[in-house]
Amino acid sequence: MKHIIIGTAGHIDHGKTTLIKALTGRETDTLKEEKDRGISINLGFTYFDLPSGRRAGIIDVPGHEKFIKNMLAGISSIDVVLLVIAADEGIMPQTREHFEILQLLNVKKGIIVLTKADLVDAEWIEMIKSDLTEEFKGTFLENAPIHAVSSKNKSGFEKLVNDIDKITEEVSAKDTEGHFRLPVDRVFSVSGFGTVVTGTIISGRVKVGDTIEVYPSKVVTKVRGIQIHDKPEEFGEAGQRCAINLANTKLSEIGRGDVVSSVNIMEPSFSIDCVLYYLKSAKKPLVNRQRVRLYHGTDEILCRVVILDREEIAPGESAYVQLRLEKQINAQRNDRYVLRSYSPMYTIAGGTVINPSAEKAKRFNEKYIEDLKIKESGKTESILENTLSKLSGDYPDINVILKALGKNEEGLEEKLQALVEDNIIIKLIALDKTIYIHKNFIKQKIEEIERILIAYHNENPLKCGMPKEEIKNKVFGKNIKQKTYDEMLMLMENRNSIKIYEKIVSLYDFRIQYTNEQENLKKSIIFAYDIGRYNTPKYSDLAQSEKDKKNFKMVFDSLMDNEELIKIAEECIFTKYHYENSKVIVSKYIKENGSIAASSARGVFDTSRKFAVALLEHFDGIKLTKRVENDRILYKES
Ligand SMILES: Nc1nc2c(ncn2[C@@H]2O[C@H](COP(=O)(O)OP(=O)(O)OP(=O)(O)O)[C@@H](O)[C@H]2O)c(=O)[nH]1
Ligand SMILES: [Mg+2]
Repeated sequence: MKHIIIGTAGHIDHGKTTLIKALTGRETDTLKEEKDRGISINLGFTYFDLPSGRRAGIIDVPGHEKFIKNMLAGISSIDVVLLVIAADEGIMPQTREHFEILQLLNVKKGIIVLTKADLVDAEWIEMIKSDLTEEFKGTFLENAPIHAVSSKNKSGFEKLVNDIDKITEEVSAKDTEGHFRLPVDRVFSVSGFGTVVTGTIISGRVKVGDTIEVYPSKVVTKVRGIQIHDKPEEFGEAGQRCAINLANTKLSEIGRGDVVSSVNIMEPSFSIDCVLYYLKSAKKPLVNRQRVRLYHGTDEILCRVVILDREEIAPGESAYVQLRLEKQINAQRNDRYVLRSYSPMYTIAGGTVINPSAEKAKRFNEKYIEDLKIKESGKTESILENTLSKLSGDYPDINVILKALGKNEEGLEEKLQALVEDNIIIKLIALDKTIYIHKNFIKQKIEEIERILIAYHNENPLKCGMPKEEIKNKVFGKNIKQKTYDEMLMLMENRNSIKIYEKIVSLYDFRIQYTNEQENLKKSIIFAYDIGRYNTPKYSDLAQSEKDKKNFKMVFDSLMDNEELIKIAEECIFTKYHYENSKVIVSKYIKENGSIAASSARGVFDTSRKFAVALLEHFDGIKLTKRVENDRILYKES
């Protein structure tokens, strides 16, 4: 399912929070100070149920110039903006600054909402509308709908809501296959639960029980619980706002700006290489080593801009830079960022991360800049990707890939790693070998296995699943090494596609379902074995009286598969309860009498010699007992 986040933007007091309240019925200004001062200070979060049935997350941002830092922490994860402009005031400084930020962060969709329409007349609205059309020409809002509304009397709301619904339909779905990443925007403690973080999942999925890592502290922890829009959930995925309850994590170990993600996917760094676009509106050139504020995800970090390819950057120009940070960052390639001047603070630039963990680079190094250009264009990656999409079936390690490329590819491991981080290539560690596989190959194998399992479950509705080895032969052939195969299956299990239970594989959500008739058969079989205790009937005796022998066998086999019946030897089957109990009985007997002979076992279990001997031999086999001459003693005491 597609998940959408809608954000507000616009100048202070233009009616953002009031609009959200009028749309959703919920107040997002929750701080006492916000209520006292009548302005938003921090981010406000809620959700909006659209007419189409979709539920969009909402982030309301503060308009005050002083709180742009908070606005930036929220706006970096939105899909659609409601750019709010009060009809009586028109465009104001933070309308422009917020809009510049939206462009730098590459937000692609939006609606212009002219609020407070009740305070002006229709002629005025028409005039403002034509000003706005002029203002946003050539930008992503060029053809955006403009809605004049009043949050007081709700005029214009119906059309606005319809357009919000329509625009969310056009937003493309996010990468739910990638690594799980969530930039943290709030952290708090809930008594009885411990530390909770909130944020928008920007890629991948998370589920209760997952092991995750907190950056930059690198604390590894477990997801104890997930809430989405105030409701407990088992999963969260890209595009959803969620609250995650972290196990054994102290409040002091995590804060806004940190990132929670899958384990071991990022390398916190003090330097990142980027493309930087310097805003036209900047008043003077950006100079080398200028100290600025970097906004990335929900983080703010002071840094210096080392300009790699020119002396200084003029307004409106782009350049390659290395940002040297005063605190470590957790970025990934292609992440967007914004820069603001150190003091006074205003937005000056933004761009894309090319190299998220860079070594200190010298300026004017042609080779280095050439390398950045290639990285930016993604050319080497596309050759590598292509090669790997052909090679994946051989489960290649780095030597095989090198050979296939036919040349001495410098830094191949790093390039592969970059593709791994972008989640295009999946890295599997099987024994001492690292294998690289294209994501499409895995996707194709998952689809194949799912198809096979669907057919298998249809044919065998009372079986837990298909033997692992059978799948291996059908889908992977004999070429694959056992360890690689196990790793592939684990990967699929982590993606909630399949479930592995010892040597059996099933579809993730498969459950055995008995028909009424089968349910009755099941009860009668269990009953027969239950009253038989240790003198149980033969399968053939039970089956003989049944008309539908095939159905009987299916139910019987499923009881064995599910271990409701336990077979310890040929024609020697007990219910799980009596089986477990037999172990307790024999242990107790030996403890009290020192040992047990087959003849005594007959009496103890009130059974035939055949069953008594089978039981004792089974106990020897599972190392509960040990045979000494004709008696058994407890194994652990031998
Ligand atoms: N008459 C009228 N007043 C409005 C309307 N929308 C908002 N207001 C008023 O405008 C003032 C500011 O509204 P907010 O919703 O707090 O503005 P905001 O954009 O969230 O402000 P910040 O979050 O501080 O940037 C409040 O007093 C609202 O009651 C409207 O449609 N009509
Ligand atoms: Mg507000």
